[in-house]
Amino acid sequence: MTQYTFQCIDGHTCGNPVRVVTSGGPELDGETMLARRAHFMRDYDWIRTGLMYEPRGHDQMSGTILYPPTRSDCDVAVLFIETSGCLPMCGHGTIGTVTIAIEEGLVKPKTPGKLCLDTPAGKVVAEYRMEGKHVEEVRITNIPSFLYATGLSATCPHLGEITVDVAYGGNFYAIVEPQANFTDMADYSVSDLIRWSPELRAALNEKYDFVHPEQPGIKGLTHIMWTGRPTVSGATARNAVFYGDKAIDRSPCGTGTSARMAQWCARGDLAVGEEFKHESIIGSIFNGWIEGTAKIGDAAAIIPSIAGWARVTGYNRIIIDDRDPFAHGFVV
Ligand code: PYC
Repeated sequence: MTQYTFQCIDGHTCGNPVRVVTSGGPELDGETMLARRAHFMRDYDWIRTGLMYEPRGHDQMSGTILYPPTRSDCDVAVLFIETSGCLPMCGHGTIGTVTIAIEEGLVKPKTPGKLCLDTPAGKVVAEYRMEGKHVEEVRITNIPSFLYATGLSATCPHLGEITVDVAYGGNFYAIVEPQANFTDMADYSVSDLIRWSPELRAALNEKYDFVHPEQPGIKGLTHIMWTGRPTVSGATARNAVFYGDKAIDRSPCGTGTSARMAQWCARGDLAVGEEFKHESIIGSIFNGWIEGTAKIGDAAAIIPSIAGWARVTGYNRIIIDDRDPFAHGFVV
């Protein structure tokens, strides 16, 4: 019998779960976090599925494993493990991980109030504000984000023809804005969005290629962002991001907010320095800003920052035991 034990600290960022694995993660080979992520996906994906899927996790579960950094300008490296795979970058996961790492003393930042993170998508800087022993807010400066394509269309069996823009904010997002066959996310049930999203994602991936111009290892459209009018006073826009097989992000989605700001900037709706308050499906808010501009391949990119909060919810010692037929989790 083999039994693996993972010490985890659980929390949530604006409503979406974050499970930080503090011990039990495997040693990984590779010069960069992108290479180490590839090693994890090749040899250890059972750890992700075991910790994220039922019966130890659930459809929305999302987490991280902390590692020593592969680059000298970072304090810690982060591997994202989610029901949807190992994302190159996850915004709500980063805000939750920084909160947990600082509050629980898991990482010693070189500069107080600032943690530099080595992620598979690149370096991400997190600035955090403490009140007493608690982290009140984390603001992350994300990797360059850009509008990848506009006006792509595909047939979604339940809705008909849907036209989307695709933007990158650490993952590729198809952004569905109100149009003839889709009025507003508020007009549909969450279960409908969950049913339609994989169909639309598959149809778009079949018709088009989505490859990061400078990091060809990052490819494929993984996330669908349904949008609509805000319901919270002061919010700029509302969204519901679908990922994995059945998840709708409860937070406003950090990489999704970055992608959305890149789309708005490219079409002249958001300027450098202007605030973008993004509302989630449950009414929680991330505050976003465009810090500056950059170039990725031929595309004009933005440097986005996103601020949000997280809370610790518990301490979890999780066992994966090979006598258990569901050791590696399941999806129904
Ligand atoms: O916050 O970037 C994010 C994210 C991605 C998937 C779920 N949340």
